[in-house]
Amino acid sequence: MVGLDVNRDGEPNIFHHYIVRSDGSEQLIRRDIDLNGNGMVDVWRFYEDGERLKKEAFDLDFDGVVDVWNFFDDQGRLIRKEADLSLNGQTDLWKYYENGKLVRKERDTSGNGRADYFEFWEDGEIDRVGEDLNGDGTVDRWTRRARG
Ligand SMILES: [Ca+2]
Ligand SMILES: [Ca+2]
Ligand SMILES: [Ca+2]
Ligand SMILES: [Ca+2]
Repeated sequence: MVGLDVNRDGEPNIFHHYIVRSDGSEQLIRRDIDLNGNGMVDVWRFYEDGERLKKEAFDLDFDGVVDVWNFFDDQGRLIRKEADLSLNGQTDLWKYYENGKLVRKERDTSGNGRADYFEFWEDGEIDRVGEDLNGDGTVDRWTRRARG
């Protein structure tokens, strides 16, 4: 592990984690960042093949618990985002991307850990919205965007 700016000056501290390949060379697998310099990591970035960002995690409120996850495809494009917007330790927002574009967004508005609000996107605009009103896991109401 290699640390940078670890002098407690409030600047971001970055820690690199490596594994040693069979040929003896080092391969980057993770980069940890302490954004506010309090000694606790707030951003975790996971790498494949020593350079390709595979996923990253953020602790938004600096309590040591991850609140946002981003996942990337082979081209480095975002494919999925998971977030705990209410900061209660339970995911309540899911976003799915295709070719870097948002195609679906799900929200847990009731706080039971299960999505009950679904947005389907096409070409950068909401196409339809589904809502599970009674929390049984199936959509009860569909709202479709008027097409002009
Ligand atoms: Ca920190
Ligand atoms: Ca947190
Ligand atoms: Ca939550
Ligand atoms: Ca329902």
